Amino acid sequence: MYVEKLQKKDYEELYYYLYLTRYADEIFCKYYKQGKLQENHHSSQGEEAVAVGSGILLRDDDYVVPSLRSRGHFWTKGITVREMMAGMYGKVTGPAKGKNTSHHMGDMARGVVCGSGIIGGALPVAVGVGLGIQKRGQDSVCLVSFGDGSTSRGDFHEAMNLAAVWKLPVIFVCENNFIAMGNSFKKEMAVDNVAIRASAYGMPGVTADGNDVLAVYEATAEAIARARKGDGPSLLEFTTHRWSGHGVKDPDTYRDRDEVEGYKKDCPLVNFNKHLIEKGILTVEEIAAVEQKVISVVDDAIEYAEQSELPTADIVSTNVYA
Ligand SMILES: Cc1ncc(C[n+]2csc(CCOP(=O)(O)OP(=O)(O)O)c2C)c(N)n1
Repeated sequence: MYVEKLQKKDYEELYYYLYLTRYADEIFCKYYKQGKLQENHHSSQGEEAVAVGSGILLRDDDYVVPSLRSRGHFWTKGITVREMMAGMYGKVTGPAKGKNTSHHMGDMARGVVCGSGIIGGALPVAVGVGLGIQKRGQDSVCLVSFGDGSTSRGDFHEAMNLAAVWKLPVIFVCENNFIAMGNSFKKEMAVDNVAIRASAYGMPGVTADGNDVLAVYEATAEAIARARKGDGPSLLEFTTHRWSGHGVKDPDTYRDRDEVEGYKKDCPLVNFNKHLIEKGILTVEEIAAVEQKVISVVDDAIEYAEQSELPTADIVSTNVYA
């Protein structure tokens, strides 16, 4: 069990990133509604454990291709809260210098590969990254994140097949929240789960509780170990819940309110908090200190973003191909 090797500082780090993802997300939602942010945010509330529990395992020389909802993958790969916040504000200090927001940001120096606005489009990109790693003879991995809705597109199937045939070090992480925009899982596919699709391509397919950060950690650690050894890709399906509409602009009128409220009993943050205290890993005071640290980091990032400038017209043609 990989989880058994976790030290107190690792638990603190996991809690830090979970709390950061939640707290920053609450700010993003609130500020977007107040008209402060440029980006229609896609909330990851309720789904934080997937990106945090998987992203935390990546080394500096690994790669991640985040999805629209896997905000935790940016933090765990070293993207700062200041950078992210400036991107959300559309400021020149943001990752795309204010010409795009932080949604699809990439930074190859830190192994963050630009995601794609095309659902499923990131998967073939991850296969290309995996091929590059293999050609260079490295033991790095590329983790790609996507929703259940992406797994019925051709990109998913072609990417899975090629990665398996060439035994590429790609970890396919499906954040299964059982909904794609307003379409429920049952309307998307006739199979019972996403992991079963792995069998068509000859790679392991695992389903684990995506609301439990330690379950995500364990399944991902195993898949990464396999990929580093040259044994090829895995498909990991982490089941979770989307607590709000697709994006902040979506009033989510198509779902039953009681059902959505019911999801909150599986809150990954509250459950992990309880686990830490019950097992005597962290005290209430230590947890409060982590939360306070997050709040100061986010406050600092807000100030940084607000004081930063908007881009000026003269930079329109810099850092673009045409
Ligand atoms: C090819 C394509 N079709 C449609 C869209 C519009 N779109 C954006 S997100 C989304 C739903 C994605 O669902 P899923 O992959 O399950 O991710 P989730 O939003 O649930 O995290 C859709 C249909 C798109 N971006 N690309």
